[in-house]
Amino acid sequence: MLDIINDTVDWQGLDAAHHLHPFTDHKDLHARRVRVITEAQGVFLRDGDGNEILDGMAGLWCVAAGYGRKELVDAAAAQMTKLPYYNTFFKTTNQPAVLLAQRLAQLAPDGINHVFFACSGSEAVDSALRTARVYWQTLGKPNKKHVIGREYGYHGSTTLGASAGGMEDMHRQAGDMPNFHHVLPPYWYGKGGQMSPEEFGVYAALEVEKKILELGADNIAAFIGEPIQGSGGVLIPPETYWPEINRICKEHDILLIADEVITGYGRTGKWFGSDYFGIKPDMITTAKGLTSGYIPLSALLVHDRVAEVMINQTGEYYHGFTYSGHPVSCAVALANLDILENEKLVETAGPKGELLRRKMIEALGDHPMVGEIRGVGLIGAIELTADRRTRKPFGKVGSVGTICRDFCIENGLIMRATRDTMLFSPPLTISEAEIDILVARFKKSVGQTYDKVKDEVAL
Ligand code: PXG
Repeated sequence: MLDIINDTVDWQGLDAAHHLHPFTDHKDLHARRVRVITEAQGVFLRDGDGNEILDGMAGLWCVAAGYGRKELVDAAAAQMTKLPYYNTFFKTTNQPAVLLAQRLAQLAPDGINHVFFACSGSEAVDSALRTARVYWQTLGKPNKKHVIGREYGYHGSTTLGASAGGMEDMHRQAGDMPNFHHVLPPYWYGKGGQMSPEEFGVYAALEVEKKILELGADNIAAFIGEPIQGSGGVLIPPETYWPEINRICKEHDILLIADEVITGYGRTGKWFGSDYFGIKPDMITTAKGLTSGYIPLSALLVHDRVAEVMINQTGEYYHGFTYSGHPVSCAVALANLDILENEKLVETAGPKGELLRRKMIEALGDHPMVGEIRGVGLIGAIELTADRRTRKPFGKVGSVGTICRDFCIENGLIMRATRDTMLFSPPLTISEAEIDILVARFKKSVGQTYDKVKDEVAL
C-alpha cells in the first residue's frame, strides 16, 4: 500500500477525502496541505516533502525516549509472538500487566500501590472520576459526586474528561456534564495582577476552598488538577499552591486527583510531578510517557486508602476496557521504563531543562516581545507579549502565537502555541547540540514573527 502511492500530494488528497482529524477545522485543513509525517529518528521527524523537523513537543508530549528505539520494537514483537492479546476480565491476568503494575507501584509516591490500566489519558481520567464516585458511594456518601477542576485545565476528550477540563470550546460542543466546576488556575503570569507569585499561589488555592464552601464538602467527590497545566499553556504554579491544595483537600475530605498524563514519567526531572511539587494525591492519572507513545496505554495509580475501600467493600466494580492491561502495551511500557532508568533520562531532565532555559534566556531574554521564559525539567513555555513591562496580552489573543508556530515549522521546529504562549516539551533524550538547534530555530522564528507584528509591541 505504501508503495502504491508515492506522491505526497496524493496522500494529501486521500486524507482530505476520508480522514477526520482530532481538534481540526476540516474546511480550513482542506484549503491547505496536510503535513504528512513519514519517519522519525531521535528527536527529528521527516515529512513527505523531505523536510527534517526537530520535534520540540515529543509528539504530543509523549515520545520521552525519542524516536527509533529498537528496544521498544523488540519488546512489542516478542510479546506479540508469545501472547498478542488476552483480557484481564473474568479472574484472568497476564504477565506483563502484573510486572508493570508492580513496577509502577514501586515508582509511584508513597502509599500508591495499586494500578488500573486503560488505553488513553482520557480513559484514565474517566476511570479516576468514576472510581472517586464509587469510593464515596461505598462509604455511604452518594451525594459526594461534584468535581472541581480549573479553567484552562485539560483532562482529555471523553465527555467526562472534557467536562472536568476547563476548555470552554469543548464544553460548548457537548463536553459539559452536570456537577463539574472550574476555578481560577494558578497562572501567575496571566492572572496574578499585582500580587507576587507566592501570594497569588495561595490566592488561587483559596479559590478552590471557596468553591468547596459554596457547594458544600458533602457534595464534592474530588478536585482534579495537572501538577503543571500542559495544554493550557504550561502553567507552572507558584510553590505556595500545591501545599495549600493538599491542606484544603484533606481538611474538607475531598479526593485529590493529580492528572499526570503529561508530567508523569520524568518530564519534570522527577518520576512524577507530584514528587516535584510535594502533592499528596489519592489517585494519579498517567499515559503518554509510560510507553513513549509507541503504543497506547494509560495507568491510573490508586492510593491504598482508596484501593482498600474498593477491594474490601465495594463488591463488583462495574468498569473496564477490552484492552485494560493489554500485554503488548504493558511489555512496551516495561521496556520503556528500562530505557528511562538505564539512560538516567529522569535524573538528567532537570539539568537539561536548566540548560535549555539558560540558552533560551541568552537568546531571547531581552527581546521586546518575550515576557517570560519558564520551565521545570524538560517542559516549558515562552510568553509572547504586547508589553513585557505590564505582561499585556495581544489584542487578538492567539494570532501572534499562531504566526510564530507557523514560522517555527517553516524553520524546522515543532512548537505548540496556546493563546500567545509558545510551549516546548522535547524528547528527554535531546542532546546539548540539539538543544542549540531548537533554540536557534526558535530565535529565528520569534524574530520573523516580530517583524510581522512589531506595530503591536510596546518598546
Ligand atoms: N490529561 C492530560 C493532562 C493531558 O494532557 C489527557 C489527559 C488525555 O489523554 P489522551 O491520551 O486521551 O489524549 C491529556 C492529553 C495538546 C494536546 O495539543 C494535549 C493532549 C492531547 C492532545 C493534544 O496540547 N493531552
